[in-house]
Amino acid sequence: MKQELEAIRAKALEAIVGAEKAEDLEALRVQYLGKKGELTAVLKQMGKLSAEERPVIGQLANEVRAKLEEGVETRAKELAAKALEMKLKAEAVDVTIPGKAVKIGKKHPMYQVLDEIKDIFVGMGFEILEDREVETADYNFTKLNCLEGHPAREWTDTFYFTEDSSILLRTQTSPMQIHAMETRELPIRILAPGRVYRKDEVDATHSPMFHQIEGMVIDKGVTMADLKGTLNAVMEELYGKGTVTRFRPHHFPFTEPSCEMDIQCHKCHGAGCPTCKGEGWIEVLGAGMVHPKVLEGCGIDSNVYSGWAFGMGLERLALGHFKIGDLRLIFENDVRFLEQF
Ligand code: 2U9
Repeated sequence: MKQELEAIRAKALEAIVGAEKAEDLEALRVQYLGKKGELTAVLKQMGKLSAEERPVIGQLANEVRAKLEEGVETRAKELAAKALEMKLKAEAVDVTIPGKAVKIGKKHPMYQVLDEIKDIFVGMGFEILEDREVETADYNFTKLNCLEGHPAREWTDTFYFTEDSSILLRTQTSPMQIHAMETRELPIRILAPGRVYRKDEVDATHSPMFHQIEGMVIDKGVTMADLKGTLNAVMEELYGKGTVTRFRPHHFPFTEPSCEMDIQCHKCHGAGCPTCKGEGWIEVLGAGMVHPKVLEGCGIDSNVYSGWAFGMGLERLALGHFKIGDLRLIFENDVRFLEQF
């Protein structure tokens, strides 16, 4: 029996030390130390021993049990430590690997210019309008004093939805201001930027869709001096202090009197250069005092109220800003172009 116990000790300890997995170790524990295990089986035969042998074998059996239990415990700790190490290795993050660069987009350069202009006008107390792009001929033309027969109303110039030329894609942002005059309390100070549509072939200076920015002030006692003062201040914000402007007489159906405004070329200061095409001046916008007929058409008493309005093309302004000569670059959305701004 002594040999049997020593054989079990040797065999079991070798197996326990060599166990590679926690499940294998548990199986060994059951195999040797369990209720139906090999050690228990030997101990069950103790009754057959003589009175002298029993305490000696009993003590040896206890020693073997203690040794095996200790072996299982030690190996269990080793396996747990090994498992933790493997887990940490597998889940390790290499913080030295270069990250994936995230490409962040940004606002289209022309809309950056628009934001700058909006900021200037908001700073002067103007409200920004947004409105429908599908309009009636009444709001797009008639209420703006462009009556039946006006060349702008031709089928060749305007995108109509209906045979009777009553519904169309707006050709100017002005109808927004008609809606505002009809629905808002006076006084009004508004900026109306947005897309407009005209039947133009695409070339370096034309596109069937482009953007306008219009602005308007209606109040008691508003004069042409307010128009000039405000627009001069806007140009100084946009092009720098000391920017020189000039106003030339012009004609628009919706304003009377009407004018166009030029700024003195900021490159050559009026001497003439490629930027101003030798003119010394750059045309920036059209403007005028809102026609009394337009005011009256919106239910505003033109004997009490007066107002001024202006309009400019955003694309043309952006071309000047970015010193580019072709309108198509603005619409193509070629990242190689857009990234430069
Ligand atoms: C209302 C009354 C008057 C807006 C105005 C202009 C002059 C003008 C053009 C500039 C280049 C259009 O983009 S463009 O082709 N616009 O010259 N626009 S006064 O006057 C208004 C607007 C609304 C009710």
